[in-house]
Amino acid sequence: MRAERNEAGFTAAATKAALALRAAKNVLVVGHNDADGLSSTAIASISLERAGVPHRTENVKKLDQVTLNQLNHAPEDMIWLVDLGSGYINSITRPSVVIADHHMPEPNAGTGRTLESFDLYHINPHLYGLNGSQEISGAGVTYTIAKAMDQDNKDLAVLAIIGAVGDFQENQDARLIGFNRTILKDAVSSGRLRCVEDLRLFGRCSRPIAKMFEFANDPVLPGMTGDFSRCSLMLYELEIIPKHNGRWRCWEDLEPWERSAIIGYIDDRYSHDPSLRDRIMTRLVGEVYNMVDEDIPELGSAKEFATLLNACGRYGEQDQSNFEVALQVMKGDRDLGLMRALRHQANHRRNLASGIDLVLNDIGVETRECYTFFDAGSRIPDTIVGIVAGMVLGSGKIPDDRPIVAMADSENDEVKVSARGTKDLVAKGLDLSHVMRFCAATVGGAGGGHDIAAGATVPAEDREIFLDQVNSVIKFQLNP
Ligand SMILES: [Mn+2]
Repeated sequence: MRAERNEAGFTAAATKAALALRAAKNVLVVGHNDADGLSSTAIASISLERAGVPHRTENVKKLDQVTLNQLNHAPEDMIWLVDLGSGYINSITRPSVVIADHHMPEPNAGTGRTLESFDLYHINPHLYGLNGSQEISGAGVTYTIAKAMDQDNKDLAVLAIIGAVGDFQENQDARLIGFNRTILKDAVSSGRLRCVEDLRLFGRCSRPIAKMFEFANDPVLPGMTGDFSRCSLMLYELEIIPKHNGRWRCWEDLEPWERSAIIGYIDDRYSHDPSLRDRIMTRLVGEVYNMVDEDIPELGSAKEFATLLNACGRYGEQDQSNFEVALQVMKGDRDLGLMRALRHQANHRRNLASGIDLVLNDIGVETRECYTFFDAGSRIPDTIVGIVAGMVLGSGKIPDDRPIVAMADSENDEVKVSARGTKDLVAKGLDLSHVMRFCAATVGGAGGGHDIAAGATVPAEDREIFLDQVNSVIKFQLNP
């Protein structure tokens, strides 16, 4: 699907949806369960609250048949789908639905079904020539509607940035681009976010400095990533004190001279190989988005906030109240809600670490013609197998000249498939969203996502047929 870029058309469509939502008697908000989906849900909920529209919220991993049935028969006056829905338009049979999504719409889902008589508002940047995978997230689309409901909702822009960063939209360019910059302006002018050039590593606000470098994976720092004592040695050489008053200092605690000393040290360390140095430095330093007046280190930047939300979302399946916890934190809870969220995160980290270890040291990966493969069976939960796959691909321990495809057992004799690529592969034509959607469809499953990261659910008995398809489609995309 290709449309002329039309930002005004996109905003106008969002405004129509906003009017319909304001006029609704009550609303059911259904959102995706990742950081972007949870941010979207919070934006929707807060803006309805402010407009005095009664509503309830739900978060789901995907729109399966059961969920679709529920929402088709929900008693609410209006349904608001956030960060999902565009792939399921033809399964929505009830009127009065707003879809605020940024995933690639299902083919023929254009304006044909956006009939106002049917009361279905399909707000998706792809329909207006905006790049939904890079320049606006589900939370960004939801925010555009919220802002049209009331200009005072501009303070919610910060949540839209958290959603965008949660979906890695700043990743390719080491900064947000396109429509996200408009949203970023709102977030900064509302005083809730500060945008600065700085180190982009995860943990700037929450990890001891040497730990942060030990876990550096974008960029990987050869000789330092994975080697805690080497990272500590750097601080020793630079005479930077890692601990102060019995507390480990993090990057944000450092004096400006200490920060530039470290950046200079790394620049110097790779100077023998100028192309490596360039690759490292353009990823190491970039734009970062710090929360203003946030005392909790784990909420200090958009990236860290999003990571906390993700951890809550991953465990929402087992306990719906985990979604509630995430929403409470976004609505300002810094007390019990936050404590529960932090507990999930600690848990989540342990699960990820043992997942990666399991794949690399026990299950093992298999290099196939056009992709790397592992099947985690029931040893890694299907909710985190995608993240684990991404981290395995980024670990430098497997070839990164082909995407990774991972499987884990799911319910109902199905397997969950997760595929992850790299920016280089996407530049060469890889589109995993298409791979997953098309190949899943050939075995009666469902799939989709983004060019660089996508997933599918397929019948377990058809896994080999499915994988054969995956191989040929990737081959075709990379060598048309
Ligand atoms: Mn999203």
